[in-house]
Amino acid sequence: AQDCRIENFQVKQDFDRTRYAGTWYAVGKKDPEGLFLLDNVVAQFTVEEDGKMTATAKGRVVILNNWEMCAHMFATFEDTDNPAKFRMKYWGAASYLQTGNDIHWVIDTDYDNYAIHYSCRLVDADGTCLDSYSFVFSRHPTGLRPEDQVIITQKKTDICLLGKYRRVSHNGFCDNSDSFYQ
Ligand code: DAO
Repeated sequence: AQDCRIENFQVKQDFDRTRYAGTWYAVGKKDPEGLFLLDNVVAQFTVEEDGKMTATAKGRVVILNNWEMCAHMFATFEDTDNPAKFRMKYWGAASYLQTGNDIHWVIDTDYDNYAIHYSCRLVDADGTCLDSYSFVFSRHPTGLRPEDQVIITQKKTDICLLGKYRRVSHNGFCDNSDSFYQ
C-alpha cells in the first residue's frame, strides 16, 4: 500500500526561494474543506530584504453564499529546518476574507515552468491528512507543457491526491481589481 503519511512526502530538494519568486498562475487545485479561492488565482512570491518570503495572491471567491468578488490576500512565511517547508500566515485585504495559519510545502518546481504546493490542515492519528489543499502553478496562465504535466501527475500520486484536483480557469475576472480596496 502507498505511504500517505505526510511526514514521508518528499519536498523540493535545496529549495531556492529566490528562483521561486515572481508570478505563478494556479492551473489546478485540490480544495480543502470549505474552499475559498475558486479560480483566476494568481500568486506573487517575493523575497524581502531580510531574506524572508512573502506572497500576495488574488482570486475569485464567493462569500456570504452568493457575493462574488476578487479577494486580495497576503501571506508571510516562517522558515523551518527544511528549506521547502514553511509555516504560512495569511489574511485578506478585507476583514471578511479568510485568515489562517497553514503549513506550506513546495513539493516540486523547476522554477521556470511548474510548481506544486501542498498544505495539510488536519493530520489524522495515523499521520495521513484529513484536510489538505494543493495548488498546481504555472508561470503561464495558459497551463503546463505536456512534459511538465507528466511530472505533476507523478507528484499528485506521491502526495496521495491523484484525481482530486480540478482545473483553475483564468478569464480576467481579477485583472482590473485594485489590490488595496478589496
Ligand atoms: O482556497 O480554500 C482555499 C485555501 C487557500 C488559502 C488562502 C491562501 C492565501 C495565500 C496564498 C499564497 C500562496 C499560495
